[in-house]
Amino acid sequence: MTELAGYQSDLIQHSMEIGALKFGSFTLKSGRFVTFKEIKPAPEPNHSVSPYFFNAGLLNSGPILAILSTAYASTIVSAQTSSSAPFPTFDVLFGPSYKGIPFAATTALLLHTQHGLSVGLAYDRKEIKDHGEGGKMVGVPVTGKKVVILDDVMTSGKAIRTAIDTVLAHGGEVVGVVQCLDREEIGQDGASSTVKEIEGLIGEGRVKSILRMRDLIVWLEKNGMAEELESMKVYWDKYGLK
Ligand code: OMP
Repeated sequence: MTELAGYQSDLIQHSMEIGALKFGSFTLKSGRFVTFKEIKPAPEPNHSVSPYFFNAGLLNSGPILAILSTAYASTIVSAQTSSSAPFPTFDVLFGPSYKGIPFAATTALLLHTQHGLSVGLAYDRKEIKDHGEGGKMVGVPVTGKKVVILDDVMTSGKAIRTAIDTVLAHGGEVVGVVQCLDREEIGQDGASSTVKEIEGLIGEGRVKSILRMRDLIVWLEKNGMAEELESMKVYWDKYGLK
């Protein structure tokens, strides 16, 4: 059985305790599913239902943000020091609105305090502001900079493609992506994984995540959660990487 790093187990355990990671029946907002919020009262019989959902919006206290950003920072630094395909050094951490914003801010802070790395912080607005400083981007200008995008969950890659386009449109170079959870699903072309599709845009080995679906499976196995484990395996066989 694969060993989870301490920061991975900590994040899974605390996310479950606060209800951010739930096992049950959920319909996703990614292209292949209807919106999570649209399933009331129940999904259509032929809709694919996910046996888990990770709601990063509930990672909303000082203690859980400390666990999360420690995990993001550790993921980035261990990828940078990996001997096989080192993750690049970069200038700016970009957090897409809304959930990426606090996570990128706390991770930039921990990269400095725990790892001695200095990176700028940038994020975007969902609405373009037409007064004051104006524009869509806030923080360090990304123009001409090496940028890593930090976001919450990746399923079909729609959200991360939007973030990549935003950085490119402002003249930044996207050198990496770091996610809290890679659901390890099949991408938009229906053939390869979402990670492979995004790496096709920004370079091989450039998408990292704190957790992947397989890590959740390992955790369930270790903690003897047989029922949840079974439904995760069924879902993996249908939508997971082959
Ligand atoms: P894609 O844009 O398809 O990659 O889906 C990513 C987005 O789906 C996230 O930013 C969330 O808004 C949402 N999501 C979760 O937050 N957690 C999940 O477990 C699954 C999804 C999802 O709808 O696929």
